[in-house]
Amino acid sequence: MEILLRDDLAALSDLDEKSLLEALSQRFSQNHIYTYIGDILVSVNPFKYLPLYEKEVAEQYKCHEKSSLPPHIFAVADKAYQSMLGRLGTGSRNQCIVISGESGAGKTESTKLLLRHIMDLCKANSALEQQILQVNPLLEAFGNSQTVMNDNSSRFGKYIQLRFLKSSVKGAKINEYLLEKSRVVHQDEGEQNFHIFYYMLAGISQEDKEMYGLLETSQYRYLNGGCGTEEMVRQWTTKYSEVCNAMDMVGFEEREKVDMMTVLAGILSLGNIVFEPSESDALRVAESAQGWLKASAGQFGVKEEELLRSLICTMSVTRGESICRFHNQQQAEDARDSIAKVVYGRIFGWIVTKINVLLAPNVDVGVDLKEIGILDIFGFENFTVNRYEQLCINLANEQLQYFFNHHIFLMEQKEYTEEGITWEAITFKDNKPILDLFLSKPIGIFSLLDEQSAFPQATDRDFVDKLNSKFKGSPHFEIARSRHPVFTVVHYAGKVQYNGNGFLEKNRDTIPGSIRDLFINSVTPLLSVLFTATISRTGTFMPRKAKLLQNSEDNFNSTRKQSVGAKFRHSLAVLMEKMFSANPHFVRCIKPNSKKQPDQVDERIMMDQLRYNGLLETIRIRKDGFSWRPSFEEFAQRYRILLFKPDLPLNKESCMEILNRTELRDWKCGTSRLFFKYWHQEELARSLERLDRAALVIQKNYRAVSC
Ligand code: AOV
Ligand code: MG
Repeated sequence: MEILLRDDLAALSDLDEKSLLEALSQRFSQNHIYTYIGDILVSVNPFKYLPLYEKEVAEQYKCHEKSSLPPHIFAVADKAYQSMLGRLGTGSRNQCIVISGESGAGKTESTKLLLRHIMDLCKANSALEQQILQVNPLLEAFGNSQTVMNDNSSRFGKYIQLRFLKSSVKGAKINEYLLEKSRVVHQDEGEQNFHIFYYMLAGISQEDKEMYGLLETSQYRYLNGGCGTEEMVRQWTTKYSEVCNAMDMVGFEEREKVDMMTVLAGILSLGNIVFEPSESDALRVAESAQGWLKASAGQFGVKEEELLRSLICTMSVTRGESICRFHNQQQAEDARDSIAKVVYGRIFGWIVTKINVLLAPNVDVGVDLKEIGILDIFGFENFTVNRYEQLCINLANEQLQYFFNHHIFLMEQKEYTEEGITWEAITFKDNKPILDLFLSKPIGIFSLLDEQSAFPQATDRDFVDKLNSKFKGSPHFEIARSRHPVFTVVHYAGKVQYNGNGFLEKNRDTIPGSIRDLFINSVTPLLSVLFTATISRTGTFMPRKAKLLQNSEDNFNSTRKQSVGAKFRHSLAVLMEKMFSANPHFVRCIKPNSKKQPDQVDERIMMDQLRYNGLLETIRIRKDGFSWRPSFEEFAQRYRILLFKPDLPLNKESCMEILNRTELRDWKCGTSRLFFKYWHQEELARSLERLDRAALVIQKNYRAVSC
């Protein structure tokens, strides 16, 4: 009981906000970063190395009862794996592990530990296991970067689905969400571009540097002059060789790697192009930047004059005649930046697609594979300036909070009512109205944004004015008094002021036809493929005509141009559908301070997170509620063996007969199912284990006797 008292907050009597904070801080000060609330794991980021993940520790968390060991992320992996196999009395089902928490709270680290342990549990065939584990360093290099909140911040969301045939892993699939492409061309104070650029420049050999036409980090405008300390450069060098290894292991070809690095070099050169007026109507590339134009065109494998043309003018065809509209300075810079963004975005999408092709399960059609999905998205963000990306990121976090609430509070309490269980309702902060503010049609933030994006003449100001007029008086929306087009949303995790500048453009995300044509004709095979073709499920590139065969989740040329917001909403909806149909496990990550410091608890910051995560209410429902609710049939099927009656009918009476034989207390019986506390499942598992052991002893004795 002592262990339970300390390790599981749901076992504590009378807990208020203050004692919850105290309990977590005290545990944290003794390096107990993990704590249970019933079957939910709370993890407080230690910001330092702790010897918690060694081989011997992992060994303990294999097929083990939760309460006999300290809380651990490995225990969550174990439970998901055992549940997927149907070993915990729930039948074999798809599982999902949902990790939430604000930026820097430890979601990505948790994801890696979960993956590692699951691979360990299923004793995966080593090549595939290595491939799956190598996906992370690869994705992180291209999709993570340093922000003010986190030195390794995920700038995209991912859902990793591990696919199993019985107990062995057969493959994996990754869904990625909304890479923050704008980071390629702009980073705020104290932030960096995506890691891969720094890794590449630090780690590449002098010879390769010359081959790719690369210079020092400080030379590139897109890298914000960030050179890094000696120590950082050393780390980047190591990371670069890790990325190269990962690419080899996952199965990228040499040619593809070379093309990719060349294109990255092209993006950096492109960023250094600046413009100046000329005698004619057209701008020209400044004298000092002529070399960059040449370099970039070379690296992209396109003709210099064609690259220049797509930067300084827009071509359109009217009555069969090509007309050239010259750009002003701003338009030319925007064209330059949008080329960089689209190329980087496509490279990233291509990497994910390629990984999925390489890791696709090699099984016959129709074989029933089970899944464990792990969701690691970008955490809730509130910066000094919050843009379109933050709006999308925070919407994803609202959606996740809703999923949590729905499972923990709504579904559970609804079932009590339906099944006639007496129950005193637990109130919680329902964020559905905030989700509605974002997603309602036709009057929701995203619908209004799409509506405005469809008008070529509309401005960001028009969009914000529209929001102000539609949501005036809403409890979750505040009109901001400012010269700038800003507005405030009152999120579940606090107020965030958004700056509407650039919203329409980012939402439209149109690529001028001339840019597509430019790259289709590139002599760099990877680039021409990224702009012309799609990848088939066998991993070969197909020409555009084959688009009908395309997977709807592909990142390549979509037939009907949807806005970025609409695509994001759609992919979130698909994700939610998947998650709602799986058995969820929750990990709630908490950040102890905002300085990324070890051994420091900022009480205000911790308390904010405990409050908006609804942890106190979660404790109550886990303490009073019944989180395991098997049907009579499910229960009798699994546990009739305890009575040694394999033919016992699968009905309520049999369940009662079984339960009367156990020492379980506090369970309830509904009209179609049983209601158990979260610890009952383990007590029953223990009974089954005892039975197994007894059977083994009998078998041994029998053999001994018969020999
Ligand atoms: P996030 O994924 O939640 O943020 P990370 O998982 O990247 O946060 O964690 C941030 C940093 O905290 C890591 O780089 C580590 O330095 C440290 N950290 C996290 N978990 C642990 C742990 N278990 N042990 C030691 N250090 C840890 V974001 O991706 O920004 O939302 O978009
Ligand atoms: Mg992360």
